[in-house]
Amino acid sequence: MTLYQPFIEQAIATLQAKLNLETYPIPSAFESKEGVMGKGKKQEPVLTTSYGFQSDKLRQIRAAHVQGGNSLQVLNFVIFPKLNYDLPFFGADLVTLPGGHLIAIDMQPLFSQDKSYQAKYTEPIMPMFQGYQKDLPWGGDFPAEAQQYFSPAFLWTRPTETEVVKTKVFQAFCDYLDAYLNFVEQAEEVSDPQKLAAILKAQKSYADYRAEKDPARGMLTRLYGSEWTEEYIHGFLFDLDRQLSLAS
Ligand code: DBV
Repeated sequence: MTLYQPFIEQAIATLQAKLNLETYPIPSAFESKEGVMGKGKKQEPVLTTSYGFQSDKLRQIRAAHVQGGNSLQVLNFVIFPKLNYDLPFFGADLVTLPGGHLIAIDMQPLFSQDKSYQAKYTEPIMPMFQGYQKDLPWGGDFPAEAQQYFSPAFLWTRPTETEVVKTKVFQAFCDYLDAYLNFVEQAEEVSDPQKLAAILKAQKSYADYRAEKDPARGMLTRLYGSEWTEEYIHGFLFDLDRQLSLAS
């Protein structure tokens, strides 16, 4: 069992228990993809698998799971709400590289500067965040332009012990997902045209930013080539623009 397998299994079990879950179509080239990392004797097979779901209020729930041996494990898991809800995104980037672990978990806000939005979606989870900070301290250096996409409850940490990932990080991931699904349960449809326009703009901005700056682009391109990688990013991982142009 690889490091992040229990995370994805627990996430799917929770989603199934709490939502009216349906699958989200995954282009067949992306369901499962094998590649090789490294050269000569250090070659290591790498398997990337994708998961996709949706529900009444959630447009796309998707995960990419990269399994490449002890020094390459990634679970990138994002939930994109439907455009008629003001829900934040759920975002988890769990990354294990030869240099160590890099953990990002958050409920990423649509409107990071809006005090009433923070009161609704960040303040309720601050105690949970603060509870984890003791064991999972701030991870340091962080791209400045990404800051607007994160909440004050952003858990960003670089554990040195794998045991910490298996215990504290796993617990935090489960707690954040549970808290997120409580917000989903409470969310009410937005119908005000001005609010809908603001949500659309914020959703596009987030998806465009993530597609453009995907930190996995280099790794995926080395593994699977640029054509496959760009299609994976724009046609599955961050597909909002595509879906909008298909719908219009
Ligand atoms: N990150 C993704 C997807 C991945 C993925 C779809 C399929 O968005 C993996 C895989 N993240 C991934 C990998 C690395 C990171 C790093 C492989 C390591 C890259 C490397 O060192 O070569 C949060 N992820 C990171 C970093 C950050 C994040 C800040 C460090 C990047 C850096 O040092 O430049 N997650 C990332 C992020 C957002 C998010 C920026 C959103 C706005 O949700």
